[in-house]
Amino acid sequence: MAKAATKGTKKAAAKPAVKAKAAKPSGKTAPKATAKAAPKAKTRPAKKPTVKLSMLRPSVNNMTVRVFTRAAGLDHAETDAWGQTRTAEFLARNPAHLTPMIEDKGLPRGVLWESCAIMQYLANKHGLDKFYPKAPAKRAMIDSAMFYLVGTLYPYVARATYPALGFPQYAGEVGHSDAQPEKKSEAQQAAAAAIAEPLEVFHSFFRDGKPFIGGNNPSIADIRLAATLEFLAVIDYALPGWAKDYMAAIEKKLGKAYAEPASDVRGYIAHMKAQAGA
Ligand SMILES: N[C@@H](CCC(=O)N[C@@H](CS)C(=O)NCC(=O)O)C(=O)O
Repeated sequence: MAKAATKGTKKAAAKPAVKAKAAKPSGKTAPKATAKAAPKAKTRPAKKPTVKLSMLRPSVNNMTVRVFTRAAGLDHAETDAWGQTRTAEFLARNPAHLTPMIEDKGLPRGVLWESCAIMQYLANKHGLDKFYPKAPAKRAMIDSAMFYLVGTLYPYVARATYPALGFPQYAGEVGHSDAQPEKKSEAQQAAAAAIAEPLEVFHSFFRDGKPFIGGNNPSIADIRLAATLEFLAVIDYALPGWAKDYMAAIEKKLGKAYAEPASDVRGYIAHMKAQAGA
């Protein structure tokens, strides 16, 4: 797998501000050395806590949250969970063994998984309305786009790409069974063919002539969609022109926040394709 280093933006914890003590007047005239006005105690803006994220670099579900934390300017500390998700220690905290997963003391069980739920939580907690609008109708469209992605588009993308990515498929999938290779290939191709319809729905319905689902700025639904589409490169899926432009527009708008996590996914895909071609 690709081994691009993660640049966490962990910063040193802010030191508690020291309260300036007013010196008691000891005499009539203050000695010269102490005549200087005490420096005003600076009021520091409340520091947002670091987002502790367990993640897998080649995964677009993880890329989604990694892009979001960077784009939103949230301090984040990433732990690579490769090979760790089924350990007793991880399962004790997260019985679903899924990443991305954040840890946060404010959560009833201390952890939260599911990429969309994580972005919604962090956006709510930090008032990031730009990515997740507060107005109920606007928010409903973002939610609808994300649920539609996770429930309809993503399963097609997984069936079409996981075999080429070397990821295990889900129980009950042909790709997971001991069916003949031709049957597996048929199922994979059928899934790839099914992607076009929901993809078009994101364009014609959710974007509806706007640059992004979120309007002029990428929302959490846009981050989720663009990251998902990254996987299609592994099967050389012919993305429609609008989707290529859309992905380029998100990357341009979010810059390094998008490009850095995307390079891990792209590096992994390049590695898998090179292996398949070797
Ligand atoms: N719907 C979930 C999917 C999460 C998921 O499938 N995570 C995979 C990586 S892509 C994982 O952590 N697998 C490790 C395991 O199952 O042990 C999301 O959007 O976060």
